[in-house]
Amino acid sequence: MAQTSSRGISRRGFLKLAGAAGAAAAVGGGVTGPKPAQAAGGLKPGFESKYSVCDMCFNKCSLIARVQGGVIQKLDPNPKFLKSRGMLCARGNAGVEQVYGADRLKYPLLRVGERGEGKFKRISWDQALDLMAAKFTDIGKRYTRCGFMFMAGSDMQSTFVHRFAEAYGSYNTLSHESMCLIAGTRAFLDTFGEVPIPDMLYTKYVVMAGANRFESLVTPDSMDLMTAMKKGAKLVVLDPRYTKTAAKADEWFAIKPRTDMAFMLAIAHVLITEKLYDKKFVAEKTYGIEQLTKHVQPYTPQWAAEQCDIPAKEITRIARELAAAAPAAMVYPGRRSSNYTDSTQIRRSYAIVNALLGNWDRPGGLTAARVVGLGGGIPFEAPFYEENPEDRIDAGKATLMFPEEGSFKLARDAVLEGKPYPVKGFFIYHTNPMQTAANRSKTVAMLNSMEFVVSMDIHMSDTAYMADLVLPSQTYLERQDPCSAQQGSSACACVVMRDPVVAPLYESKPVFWVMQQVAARMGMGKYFDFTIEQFRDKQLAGLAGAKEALVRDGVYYNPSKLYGVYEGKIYKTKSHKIELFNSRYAEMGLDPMPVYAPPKPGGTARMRMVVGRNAVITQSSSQNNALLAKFQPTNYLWIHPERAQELDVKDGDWVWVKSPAGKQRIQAKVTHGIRPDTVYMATGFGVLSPGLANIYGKGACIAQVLNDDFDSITGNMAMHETWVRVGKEAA
Ligand SMILES: Nc1nc2c(c(=O)[nH]1)N[C@H]1C(S)=C(S)[C@@H](COP(=O)(O)OP(=O)(O)OC[C@H]3O[C@@H](n4cnc5c(=O)[nH]c(N)nc54)[C@H](O)[C@@H]3O)O[C@H]1N2
Ligand SMILES: Nc1nc2c(c(=O)[nH]1)N[C@H]1C(S)=C(S)[C@@H](COP(=O)(O)OP(=O)(O)OC[C@H]3O[C@@H](n4cnc5c(=O)[nH]c(N)nc54)[C@H](O)[C@@H]3O)O[C@H]1N2
Ligand code: SF4
Ligand SMILES: [Mo]
Repeated sequence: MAQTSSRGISRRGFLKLAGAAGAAAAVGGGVTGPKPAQAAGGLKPGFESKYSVCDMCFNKCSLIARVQGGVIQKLDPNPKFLKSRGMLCARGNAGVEQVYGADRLKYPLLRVGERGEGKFKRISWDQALDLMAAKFTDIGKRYTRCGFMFMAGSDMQSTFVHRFAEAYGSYNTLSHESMCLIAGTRAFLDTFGEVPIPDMLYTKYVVMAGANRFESLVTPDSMDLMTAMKKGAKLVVLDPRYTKTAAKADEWFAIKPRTDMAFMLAIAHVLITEKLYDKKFVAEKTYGIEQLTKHVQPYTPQWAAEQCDIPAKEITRIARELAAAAPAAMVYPGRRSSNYTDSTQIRRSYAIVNALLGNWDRPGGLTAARVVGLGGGIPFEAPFYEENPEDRIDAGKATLMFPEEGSFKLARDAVLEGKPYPVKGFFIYHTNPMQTAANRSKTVAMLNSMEFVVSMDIHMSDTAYMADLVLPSQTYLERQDPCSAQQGSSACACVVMRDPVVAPLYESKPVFWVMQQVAARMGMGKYFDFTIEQFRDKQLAGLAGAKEALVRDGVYYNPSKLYGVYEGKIYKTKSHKIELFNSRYAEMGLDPMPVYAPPKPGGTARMRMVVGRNAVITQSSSQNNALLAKFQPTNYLWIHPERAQELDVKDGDWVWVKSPAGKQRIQAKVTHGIRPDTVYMATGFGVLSPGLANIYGKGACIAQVLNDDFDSITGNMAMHETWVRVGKEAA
């Protein structure tokens, strides 16, 4: 792959920073892997085809790698994998670059300068593993085992990081989920008793609020929505930005941010007062219609219009249209809910409208997740450590936190405070909180407060850059992974697994091996006394023919009934019904039904910053991929022309953007595609790490500007509670 001149410059800059020549070579520069022939004339006859599973995002689409001479030439979708509807998206295609990209981490690296100075030296794996074992032992002794925190991202091997944490004895484990979807999960769990899968393919009417399905791809929802629309389904999008989804929708309303609950309560008001809701369904399956009827009485469309900037007559019309299309109609549950301090209650209002439409467990509505039947692998008994503290460090700081996920935001605050107890070690795998957690300064401060930080990544992410020990991970195309269960709409519940399609490059290793080796050094070898093959066999033990299907087709289906699954069954809620009124919340002193509070004004000259995605970017992890960087080389601040004019800012001008959390400089994109009271910038730029040569020095870091509020019920990060000021940079 040709190196651009900017790439050359930043690499030289990096060499200078890194100091010692040995260290520089170890981080990135110089040696690159073999090159796919793709660029040089396409696939030649005689290639091998191997199944794998895409890991460019959490969707885990099954794929076929075309391999020649031990080099991946091309990645294609697996036509037998129904969940992706025969698709491998732009990011999926660019997966080849994850393996062969010039910036891959190649060897274990030990920090030799100050944190953030970027000085590392190459060490051997033996040295790295010995050091880890010594630190786990030492920190465990001095601060208890809960003094070491673990965080693993969305990865088929993350289970082994959690296994190690449990065996070692720490309950301080985190995942990306408290920055992603836990408020939405909570809301639907506490309404329907489980998290639904939208039956997009057969739906006739979708209200999509705060989701961007044609850019933020979720399989099969993104493709099924397009198919459903071709068959006549109507899509109404509420988004303060003119996203690609808004562009393809039948109707787009640039809703005022943080007012979706007002919209939903008004929809419920119309459905109830005009008696348009599914009366039979509501009477039989739900709990609390009397309370809800009273509750939504003041929430008229006229009232909501004032709140959310959507005309009352449109709200009324949408409610009537939803009812006419029901039960094949839905308020799309959405995915990411790391938005507001009351995101759980906001998503509860979505769930309640769905319940009124009677769309649960029916074609075109919300369906129950199906049991795939995949086993948990090789069981183990976690030891008990008497001296450990009572609970997680973030325990009790949000009312209904998921104990296995915790809250990154609340855990970080607790580490910074050193209360209720000190946490001084951190193991981070396949996740990059330096870019994906709001308020980067606080993440830096937390890492600086630690005695030992390990980051395992495929390249020098900003998080790795701040670590003491950096471990080179095998990419998904080089490793063997456990099986993973996937769900999605009428595409059936299925299982996928991953075997290496090429031999691993450099000294990269799987995290399973790392955990196994460290465990062995610490006398905990019995917890990892198996191979991945054996682990998978155990997972698949209850699924006759699954292994053969996986080898033959790259996917195993466990067909099961899709609709009417709940006939004769109770809902997994306190009342055993769908809870319009949540009695558990009432007992806990929480609002049993969503109560609307208008957004607090931001003050003069302030705009609300919102986050979002586009189709070629995955959170913070694909920006540096050379094949994708071409399409999104940097980020811009989206700002409405009215506001730009007030600030004398023209398209392309440099501006500063400032919040209580921090300040960045960025170029403006002046566009009618955003409300005048809102600004937006893409995630994952303004990196600190020069090891990301394709993007180093480009764009600005949104994590540096986002305030770190949180949803009070779950501890979900609330990123949209950020008011910023913007000004033109002095020339
Ligand atoms: N290409 C691509 N696909 C992805 C991902 C990716 O990074 N790249 N990530 C995957 C992951 S992990 C997730 S969680 C999903 C996320 O996918 P989604 O759940 O669709 O979330 P976002 O893409 O963040 O879209 C949120 C939208 O809400 C808008 N918004 C902001 N504030 C408000 C508000 O108050 N009200 C309303 N109505 N709208 C508002 C934003 O402008 C933004 O367009 O995407 C998944 N798919
Ligand atoms: N500003 C902002 N913040 C956000 C979001 C947003 O839209 N904007 N979205 C939120 C959401 S929905 C989510 S899900 C989270 C996601 O946040 P993260 O979990 O941090 O996900 P990524 O940003 O994709 O970072 C993944 C990291 O893993 C590395 N990696 C990739 N492949 C491998 C591998 O095979 N092995 C190892 N060891 N490492 C690998 C990548 O290089 C990268 O450093 O972010 C949340 N935070
Ligand atoms: S949606 Fe795209 S990036 Fe995500 S797993 Fe599928 S092909 Fe890969
Ligand atoms: Mo996410």
